[in-house]
Parts: sequence; structure tokens; C-alpha cells
Amino acid sequence: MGLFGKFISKIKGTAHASASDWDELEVSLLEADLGPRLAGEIIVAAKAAKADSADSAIIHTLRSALSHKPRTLTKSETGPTVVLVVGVNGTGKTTSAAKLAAALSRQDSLVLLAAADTFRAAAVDQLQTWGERLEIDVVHGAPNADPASVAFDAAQQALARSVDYLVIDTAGRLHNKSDLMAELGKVRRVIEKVLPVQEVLLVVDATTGQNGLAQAKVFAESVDVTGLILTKIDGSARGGIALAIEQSLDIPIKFVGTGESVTDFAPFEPEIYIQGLL
Ligand SMILES: Nc1nc2c(ncn2[C@@H]2O[C@H](COP(=O)(O)OP(=O)(O)O)[C@@H](O)[C@H]2O)c(=O)[nH]1
Ligand SMILES: [Mg+2]
Repeated sequence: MGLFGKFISKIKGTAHASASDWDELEVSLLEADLGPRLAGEIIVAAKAAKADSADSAIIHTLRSALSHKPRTLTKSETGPTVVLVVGVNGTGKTTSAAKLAAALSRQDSLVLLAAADTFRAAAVDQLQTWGERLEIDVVHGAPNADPASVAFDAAQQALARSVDYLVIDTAGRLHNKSDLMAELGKVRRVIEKVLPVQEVLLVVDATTGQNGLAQAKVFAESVDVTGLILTKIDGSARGGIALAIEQSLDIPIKFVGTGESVTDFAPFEPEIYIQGLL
């Protein structure tokens, strides 16, 4: 997206960037969803640096905002690795669960999907359609079944069938509804009667900007979020939200969604991302 390219060339060309140049940069950083804290830090670093080293000062500041936690999936040493996919409505949970399952399956892992979004019949159908297309089995329950019971059943099947991964799709929930957030805790506790949960991946839609950060904060307080899937970065010129979230919460982005098809999904590569911003 070349967020910094224009700015760097501007401060390189002049001995001193003017006050209005700095203001313009700050606005463009905020528009890119880097958030006020990181935007401020970048301005301070760029002002302190000589014009010819402004880009390395900016790169250094961007790098230091990133989490140092591992970005690969934590794998269970003993049995199936359980991945719970959570987030608000429409962020791309079901699509991302299917994409992740497909990616794991391509790496020769045996994968089971579970449709624990039982609020809407269409959500179960959607995951089943993906399952058929990808030739991955999908565990589901009766209409309006308790999501925890579907998750429990899925965990038992994962164990009995000795799969490598169980990827569980859940219903979208508003981060400000405490009963729905508590339900996620219940889903997790019930699964853990059968198998430990290695990963709770929060799906955040990059196009929602700072609201994505607000969602991530509340989810992280209610459930132990181990990583993020940042979706729709294809449709967003404001990809700075990735850095804002990592800086405020120290939760690593593990995967990014780059489109609607199953292969539009990749591990998050911070260096490539930073180069993209520059
Ligand atoms: N462009 C784009 N669209 C996506 C991406 N991920 C999901 N979507 C679309 O977003 C919409 C909602 O996705 P869905 O998985 O049903 O969201 P859920 O409600 O969180 O389960 C669908 O139309 C998806 O095709 C992505 O990375 N890029
Ligand atoms: Mg869904």
C-alpha cells in the first residue's frame, strides 16, 4: 500500500519537513489505522532521525510494535490439536476455519471440522458445503443444538478417529454481550473434558479498522486468545490495524485472509507486511 513511501521521499527531498508535512503524515498514519499510539511513536522517531535515515527509523519503530510470540500453530504433542475459531459476525470465521482446514490438509494432516455455530442453520450448511468441496468431514449437531454439546461431540470424534487437527467454527458474538462471551468459556471448558485446546484464534476483519482493535481487547479479556486471523486485507487500504492490535495486546497475527477463495489464506509474514507498508 506504500503508506510511507510518499512521506519518506518528501522528507528526503527537503532539509526539514514542515509542520504541515508532519501533520499530513500523522493524519495518513491514523487513516491507515495504525492507532494514535503507534502513529505518535513513528512521528517522534522520524523527527529524531536525519532525513537520510528516516526510513530505517520508521522500520525500526514498526518492527518494535510487533509481537515476538510464535506465529505458527501450537501443536499438541499427544493427540489431536484443537483450534477454536471465534469472533464477531461476518468477520470471516467460517471461511477462515475452512481455509485453515484446507491448508492443514494440504500439508498431509488429517483434519476434522466442527460446526458449533448452531444459531443459524445456514451457518451449518455453509461449513458443510466447504467440507464437501474440500473432502473434509464436518461434525454438526441437531438444529439449535447447544454449541458446547457439538464441540464436545467433535472432540470425542477427533480423539476416536486420531485426527491431527480439529478446527471448530463458532457463532459470531458481539464482544459487548457478556452472556455470549461467557458461552465461549463454556464451550472451551466442555472441549477440555476431552482434549486440551491449543489455539483460540480470533478472526478480525481488517476493514473494520479501530473497531477491530476494540473487539480484540474484549475477546482477549474473556477468552485466552492465542492468535489472530486478520481477514479481508485484500479489501483494505488500512492494513495498519495489524500493527495497532499487536502493539496493544501482544497477540500475534498467525494468518491473513486475502480473498474469498480457499487458497486466499497465508501465514502472516511481518517483514513482508512491513515492506508492503513502506
Ligand atoms: N475479500 C474477502 N472476503 C472474505 C475474506 N474472508 C471472508 N470473506 C467473506 O466475508 C463474508 C463473511 O464470511 P463468513 O466466513 O461467513 O463470516 P462469519 O460470519 O464470521 O462466519 C463472506 O462473504 C466471505 O466470503 C477475505 O479474506 N477477503
Ligand atoms: Mg460463520
